[in-house]
Amino acid sequence: MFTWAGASMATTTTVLDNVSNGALTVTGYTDTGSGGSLVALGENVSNGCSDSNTASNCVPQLKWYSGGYGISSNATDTGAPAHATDNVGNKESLLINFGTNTKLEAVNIGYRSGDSDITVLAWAGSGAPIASTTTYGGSVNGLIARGWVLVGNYADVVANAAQAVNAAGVSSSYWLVMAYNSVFGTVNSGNKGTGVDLDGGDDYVKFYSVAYSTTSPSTGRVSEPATILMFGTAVFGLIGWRSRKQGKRPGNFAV
Ligand SMILES: [Ca+2]
Ligand SMILES: [Ca+2]
Ligand SMILES: [Ca+2]
Repeated sequence: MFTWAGASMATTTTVLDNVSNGALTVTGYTDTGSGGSLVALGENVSNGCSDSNTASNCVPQLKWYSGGYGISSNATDTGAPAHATDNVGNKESLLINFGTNTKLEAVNIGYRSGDSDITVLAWAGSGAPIASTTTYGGSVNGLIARGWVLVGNYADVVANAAQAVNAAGVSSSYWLVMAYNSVFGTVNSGNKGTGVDLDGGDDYVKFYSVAYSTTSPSTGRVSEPATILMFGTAVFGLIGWRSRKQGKRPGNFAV
């Protein structure tokens, strides 16, 4: 197998749906009210729960829609747009576990309503951020103190387009994406529509996919199709060179 020294980074885009995203896992979280603990949410994919279903076994829930993951924190949170991942009342977030050190590069929301400011955090603590209980440790307000770092707040994210994140190039296995929470940055209200507006309380989004890269060994392999393409390009280049060279000989011109 041909190896290509120096090919260390490759960007991958993955739809977040737990059914199809392989080793990557997504868990939903909501808080239990003001300053309350975060609660992990199961995903109801086979028990008949629907967007408007308020049965007790359906809330709180993480749910996959055509536009991405939304969270319903309670029975009054199941209609549009509250079925999205939002920051109205309960603070809702997704914990993405890549299973390996990963540089998140872009986030794609497949749905927005009202406003669409988001916050991205990365785990920088030791071990895993999951506590022995079903929480990832206390209230959402204390995440930074417990080992998470702010990657960025991004205002007015456009649906169905890659929103570049993580300009600093942070790498981590665990990432939190959420509707903007002013706990993690300055509230900049009063200038909605300017493209730099950050304000909490009215952001409804569904997280659909992420783009990311992982660091591979310095002698990372090039796939066979890529190898063949490279070889083919070299052959055609040689033919072209030979043709040009022959074309310069007297007598080879067409008459
Ligand atoms: Ca919600
Ligand atoms: Ca905004
Ligand atoms: Ca907002």
